[in-house]
Amino acid sequence: MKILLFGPAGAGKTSLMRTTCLGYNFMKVLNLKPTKGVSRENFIFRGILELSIWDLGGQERYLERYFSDSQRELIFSEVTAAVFMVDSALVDAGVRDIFNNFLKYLFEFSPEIDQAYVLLNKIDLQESKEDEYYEILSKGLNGEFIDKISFTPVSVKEGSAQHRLIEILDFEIQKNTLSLQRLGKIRHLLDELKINTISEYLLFNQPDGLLITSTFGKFESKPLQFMKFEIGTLDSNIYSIYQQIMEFQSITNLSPLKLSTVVYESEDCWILVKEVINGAVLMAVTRSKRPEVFSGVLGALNGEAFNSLKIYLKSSEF
Ligand SMILES: Nc1nc2c(ncn2[C@@H]2O[C@H](COP(=O)(O)OP(=O)(O)O)[C@@H](O)[C@H]2O)c(=O)[nH]1
Ligand SMILES: [Mg+2]
Repeated sequence: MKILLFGPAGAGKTSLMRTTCLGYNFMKVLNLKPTKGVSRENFIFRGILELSIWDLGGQERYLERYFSDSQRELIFSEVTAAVFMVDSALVDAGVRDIFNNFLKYLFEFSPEIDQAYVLLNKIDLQESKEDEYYEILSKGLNGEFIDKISFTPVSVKEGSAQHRLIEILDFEIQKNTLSLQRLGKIRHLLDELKINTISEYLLFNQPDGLLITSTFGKFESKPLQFMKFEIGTLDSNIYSIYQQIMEFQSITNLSPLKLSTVVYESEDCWILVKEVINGAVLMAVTRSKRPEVFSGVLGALNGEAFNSLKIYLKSSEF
């Protein structure tokens, strides 16, 4: 699914993409180099939507080039969702011409698009003038375009831009039959896993840290930060001890994946976290602390239903 990120250099497009789709925090993307020309990156959003993000880097000479006879069809055709991003702390009236061309070719070459999204970024900065930018970009838009464009003031630094992009992409999931089928199937497999275990199950997508689905139905949470989970000092120490013990017993061929269940204990429940495949992490939360509930979940995580989930996720890997 082709997603277009368009707009002047320094607006925050690459930061937005990396923080949303790879779960990076803002500090990690502070020193990005300007994107030269078109950069295309593929991600699996929320574990079910295959994205090809076209990040169109933007000094004006590049942007103009995208509108040329030889390039515009390639750039603007078959687009599923398009985002135009500007830096509200650096208002530039000249961007209006670029915006006009962007709209013109977007709706010409991808006529099935019903919304284009404008993100007025960096509202965390004191000098941000998102209202002024809004005036410049919306003034005199003719009737045909005006209800097809939605403007949102955002900040990648504070997280509202990622929130908006997630909303936009979730909307695409809702419109995509294949994604919904996949989601339904995974939900069904989680329900199978749940049977008689007195626990709830949540499945997360590792790159973006977003929930794929859960036995709770709708459940909103902030994206998880797997960086912390993966390289905790405790984790790596345990792995090396485990490896030594196994070598001692002449068991070789270990991967960190083989040591993939983590158990947390609280006053009221157990939480078990297990990697299903590379890229999907399952969390089980028990509804009680009775020992038989704990062993029931362990049974589920090592039984048929877990295996079916694993096989399904593997078979539908992109
Ligand atoms: N203060 C602030 N800075 C941001 C925000 N988003 C991006 N930046 C910074 O703006 C600069 C350009 O970002 P980048 O993603 O490379 O912009 P691009 O050229 O549109 O891809 C970087 O130094 C980012 O750290 C934001 O929401 N607030
Ligand atoms: Mg960039």
